[in-house]
Amino acid sequence: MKLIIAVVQDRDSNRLSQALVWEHIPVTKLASTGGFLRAGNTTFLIGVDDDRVEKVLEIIRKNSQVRKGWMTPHMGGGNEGDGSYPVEVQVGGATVFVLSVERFEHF
Ligand code: 2BA
Repeated sequence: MKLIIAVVQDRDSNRLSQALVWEHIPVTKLASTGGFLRAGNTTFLIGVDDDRVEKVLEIIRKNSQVRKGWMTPHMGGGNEGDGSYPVEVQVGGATVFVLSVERFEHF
């Protein structure tokens, strides 16, 4: 069994969870925050048998888009007018980790 951890943008979250549920793939969604942009995103926890991992990855791939984001680096002091300006950042589609599950219990 594998645990798939997928960080996706909030805007893709509903579409992705619907697609997973449609395929009878169990999922837990956690509200999360990106450390860099400090914007909300969604972390999916998906526990599946090994033979379904590729199917799940395909669904995630189809339902998560690459988008542009903006972040303003602070040069120091954090005050307005410190000379910092917004920098364009590419976000997503999805950041995915696939972990082996040593043991799974469902009581
Ligand atoms: P954030 O940390 O808010 O990062 C948003 C985007 O900013 C990233 O998109 C990346 O393009 C850029 N970025 C992140 N850290 C950077 C840095 N130190 N310098 C320059 N640019 C940087 P993605 O790579 O698609 O990541 C989207 C979100 O996925 C991240 O949001 C974070 O919540 C999560 N994530 C990405 N890589 C991760 C990792 N190795 N471990 C844990 N979470 C990760």
